[in-house]
Amino acid sequence: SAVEYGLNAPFSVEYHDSIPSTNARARDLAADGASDTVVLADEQTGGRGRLDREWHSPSGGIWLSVLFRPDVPMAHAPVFTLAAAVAVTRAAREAGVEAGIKWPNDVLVRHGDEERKLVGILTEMEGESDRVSWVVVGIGVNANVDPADLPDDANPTSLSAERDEPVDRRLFAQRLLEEFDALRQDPANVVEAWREYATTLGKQVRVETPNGTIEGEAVDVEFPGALVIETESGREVVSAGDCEHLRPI
Ligand code: BTX
Repeated sequence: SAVEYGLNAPFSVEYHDSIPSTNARARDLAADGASDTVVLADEQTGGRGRLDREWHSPSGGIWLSVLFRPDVPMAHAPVFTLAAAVAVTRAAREAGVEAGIKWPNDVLVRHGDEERKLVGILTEMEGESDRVSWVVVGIGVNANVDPADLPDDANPTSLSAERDEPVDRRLFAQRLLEEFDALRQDPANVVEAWREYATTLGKQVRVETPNGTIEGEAVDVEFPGALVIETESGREVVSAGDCEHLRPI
């Protein structure tokens, strides 16, 4: 079913009823020289998460990718993942859903001891001599989706399940993109905004990285997005890209 998005966004918007992956489409647009474009779909048939994992994207969600060309060093690009998490958390709270952010890229809703996954974010980029040439920030929001239609190993939830009624996807996407647009232009302030919604800080965590497991208390996040962990042998700083898995302990 075609959705009349009619978005008034600070980006040009390309809408698809169904597409393999909005990130893949946005990467193709980047290769053609495009910028400041949002690819949005009602359904994805080949949605991807990090480390090539599958992202289930049934009709009713908000599956979108923002393509832009920030003038920053490659090393700063992870800040845009945090910016997306803040933007979507704010939009969710405005819609009445008390979302929080689990470092690095999960937006969750807490139910007692349990955290349920509402959103996934996947940032991809390309650079030239250490400067970013383009960034694609993919944001998958389980909007009007039945969590029973999502893989239950991830403990999924959706906006409609949390609210007991559907959200207006046009308004939600609009708010999300407005917030993201403001944050992407102000990277220095993203980390501070992020801390406001962080569920990870102050907790004992175990992070799997390519260089082994790090255990300790998550004490802070540093620009552009690394987690600072106080371990028995001192402070360790884990970059978002090196996190294969984070588990509370
Ligand atoms: P991730 O690697 O952190 O999480 C992927 C894992 O999440 C999967 O292995 C599965 O267990 C679980 N999962 C899959 N689908 C869902 C879902 N709908 N809700 C909750 N849990 C799920 C997160 O990767 C990054 C996802 C980005 C998705 C966006 S959608 C628009 C854009 N296009 C695209 O192909 N990807 C991005």
